[in-house]
Amino acid sequence: MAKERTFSIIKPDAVASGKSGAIIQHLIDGGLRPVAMKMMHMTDREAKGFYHVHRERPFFGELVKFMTSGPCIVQVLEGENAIARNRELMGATDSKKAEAGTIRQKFGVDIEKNAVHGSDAPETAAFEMGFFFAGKEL
Ligand code: FUP
Repeated sequence: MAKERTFSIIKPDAVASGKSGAIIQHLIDGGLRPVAMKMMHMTDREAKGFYHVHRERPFFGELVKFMTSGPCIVQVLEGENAIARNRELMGATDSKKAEAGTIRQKFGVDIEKNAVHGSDAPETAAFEMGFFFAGKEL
């Protein structure tokens, strides 16, 4: 398997409740090494741009409000099969339904406050990394 990069966010709920360190360690233990990382407070414009694929969905407004509610940590992770591996470590979207031992099950609350984001395909990973990181940071 080839080494790959993916994009990850530790969302405002998890940062606010002090889970960032445990989540980063969980990712590292799962084989994903952070190669770029920064804490930021997303603007309304950034959140709308990042989640533009969801702009027609009924939860879009709430999602943007939540993602701009406090600081988050954006990261680029590297490892074997990183995109799929990260999704596996994250678990299902809804923290209430996520598999035992996954990040969302351990550190999230519900379908909105679900602790982490992870790219779902090579195209979205490339878009998302470029959205928050300049080439010189990677
Ligand atoms: P995921 O790829 O698992 O992050 O899930 P989606 O791309 O389907 O959804 C993106 C984000 O929208 C989720 F992380 C949380 C939010 N969401 C809601 O708030 N309500 C929903 O019903 C579905 C998704």
